[in-house]
Amino acid sequence: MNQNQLEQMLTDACKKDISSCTDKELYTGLLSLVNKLSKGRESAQGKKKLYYISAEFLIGKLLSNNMINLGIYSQVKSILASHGKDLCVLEELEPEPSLGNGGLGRLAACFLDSIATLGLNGDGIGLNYHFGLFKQLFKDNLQNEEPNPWMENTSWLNKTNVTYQIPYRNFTLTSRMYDIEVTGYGNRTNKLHLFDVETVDESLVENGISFDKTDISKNLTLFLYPDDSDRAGQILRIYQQYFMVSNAARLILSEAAAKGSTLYDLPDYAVIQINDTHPTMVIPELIRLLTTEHGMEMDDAIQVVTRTCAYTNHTILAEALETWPMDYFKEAVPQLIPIMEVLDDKVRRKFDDPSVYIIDKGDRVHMAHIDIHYGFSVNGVAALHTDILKKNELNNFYRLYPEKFNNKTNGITFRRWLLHCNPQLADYISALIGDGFKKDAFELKKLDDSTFTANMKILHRLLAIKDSKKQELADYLKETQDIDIDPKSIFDIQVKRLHEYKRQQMNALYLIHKYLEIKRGSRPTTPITAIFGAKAAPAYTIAKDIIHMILCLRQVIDSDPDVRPWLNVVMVNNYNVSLAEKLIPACDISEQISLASKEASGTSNMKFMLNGAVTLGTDDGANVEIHELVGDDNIYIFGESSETVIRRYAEGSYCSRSYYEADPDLKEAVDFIISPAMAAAGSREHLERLYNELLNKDWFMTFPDFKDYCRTREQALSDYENRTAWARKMLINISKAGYFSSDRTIEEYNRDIWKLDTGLAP
Ligand code: 26V
Repeated sequence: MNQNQLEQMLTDACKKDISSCTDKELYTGLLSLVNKLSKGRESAQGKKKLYYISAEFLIGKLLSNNMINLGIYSQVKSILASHGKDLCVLEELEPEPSLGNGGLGRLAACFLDSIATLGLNGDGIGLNYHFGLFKQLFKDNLQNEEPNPWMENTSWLNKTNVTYQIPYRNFTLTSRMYDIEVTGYGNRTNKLHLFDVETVDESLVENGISFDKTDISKNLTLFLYPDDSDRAGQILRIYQQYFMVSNAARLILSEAAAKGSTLYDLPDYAVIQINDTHPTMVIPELIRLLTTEHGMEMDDAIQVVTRTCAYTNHTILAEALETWPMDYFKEAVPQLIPIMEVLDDKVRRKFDDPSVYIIDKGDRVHMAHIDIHYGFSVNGVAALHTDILKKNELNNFYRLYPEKFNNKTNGITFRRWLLHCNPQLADYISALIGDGFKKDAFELKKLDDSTFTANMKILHRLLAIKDSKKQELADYLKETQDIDIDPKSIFDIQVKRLHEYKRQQMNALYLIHKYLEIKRGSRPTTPITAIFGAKAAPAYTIAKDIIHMILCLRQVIDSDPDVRPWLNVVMVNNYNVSLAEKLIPACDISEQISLASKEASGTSNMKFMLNGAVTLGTDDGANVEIHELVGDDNIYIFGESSETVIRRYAEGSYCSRSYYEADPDLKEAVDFIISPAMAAAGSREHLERLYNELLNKDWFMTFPDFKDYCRTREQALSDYENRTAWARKMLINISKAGYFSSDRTIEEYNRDIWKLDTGLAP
């Protein structure tokens, strides 16, 4: 399509001349144009189809990404510019759908992009949360939560005619399917199916994000993961999950049947990827539908379903592995109980090991156990994570089904995380090695060649691009959040969900230590800006206390003229995908400091390296693979190994207080949490609770790693001063990032698990 045709289409979509449109009119015009072009590309449905079921799809804003994938981004940008309009301004008008918590949901979105890009026949299935994840506001240095509405009259959602009757114990809900077009890069378009109930009532929400948790027909799809700290919240999750999977099961069976499946051959028509345990009920629900509505014998149905479903595990944290009391199912979805009992009974007959039973002696249902017994594949999301699953957490299952276990190291879509968020870097890479890396990310390897790594001009250019992204971030934070940061300082960034195992508290302890050092006169060569971005689950008390500590520390440092020019601590408000797209390209040091063995993979680590940040991290999750790829000289690794940590937990011998007493720097930093300066900035109650938690428990072992963390961070800061040596590290990181393209991950899923036809006509 040439530029004139495109301009005409945009004018038609806006229903008036581009120059006379308001920004909002242009945005909605562009949205409908992109929607139309995407639909025009919908592709052939092969015989077998993948259904990626997930409670989260953190898709982020779609306008620019879809335009990049459709190949019209630059044309549209220049058409707009010729009418005096700025695409960046329109981008800001798009609300971000926050249909996910963090890595797991963003991974699902990256996967959809790659599935479409690789021309695979596969759709996503999830829920249409009206308010998604909460919007975060800071008040009195505390996190407050507000609803986050994202659906507007013109949105990416396309209403379909598909509706089902979803039965619960006391009532039936009528569902409605909405579709979002998922454009692949220069290839086919797939769909993200989001199910909703028409009776949902947004006015139920009052006082931040509270609402009547018992009124299911009105609240079912209001929020992602509503607060599950009480029984009503937990049962609501069962209602949500069942709604998602019962709709999914019906859609999958009807699509297969329409293509000629007898349903006995369902595995030839469908493969279901169960993203973490939230969609696990799809297994008993499919078995139920096949036996009660399609006349299949129970054993046949179980066989068919087992050959169709595959499970991805995303965490080894015991507290995050879902188990639900049988009572909940009785209350919400009693129709599943006879099926789950049969599934459990078969396991008990076969294996004499209570640790692999589905229903335990306390009458709780272990969701992951259903997936492992009644799915054909179990995968972890990074090499270390899969190893730990096999050797430790799921060892009892691995011994039963070694053939089911496999690793699929996570990946990220380079369309969003390089081409879109850092076009300056992407263009420069193109100038150096050509455009091939956009389709085949492994071509980035070409950059690891002395022609480039020893070329001062190239290294300086790389630093100049980084500087320009730092300036852009500084301008953006000033404009949108009134945050001042010095673009000439070192940007050290930790952005991810707030969780004790990710150890934002250790980062903060270092910053306290640094603050006190600077106060004593030991100033860094280059000023440091430490940036945090994190939401804490509304009912996760300690996580909220950690946010409080960081915000109080920010205030203390901000009002200290001795230190503020040298150390700036910032916590951005409402960290989300759009902010990530601005923060990541501007980062110098990427903080990936989880307690070794606890972070299944991490994916921001990959985004940062791709954008030329150097990792400061533990040998955990995918950091291990980053470390192997870039080598010791291009990463900063510290801390105890996963083996040591696992052993420590097994021995139960960890005592945080002994570290506190043995290390004066650590003691000083921990004590500072409850210092008068901090208490003056915030609430003594919160700070004391955190202090006591660290001193008496420190379950995620920040203290043993503190010294090594400080030492390694100082090393990174001092190495930063040699600008060309640092730029070389940046370039090597970029050159090795190809492995972390989600295209590679999806090729592996398809090769080993899904086995879909490739090369369908685009
Ligand atoms: C869930 C929960 C829920 C209850 C309270 C505590 C808690 C802690 C962690 C989780 C994690 C849920 C699963 C998850 O999001 N896993 C993330 O998946 C990413 C994609 O595979 C991966 O990169 C991250 O390392 C992993 O944490």
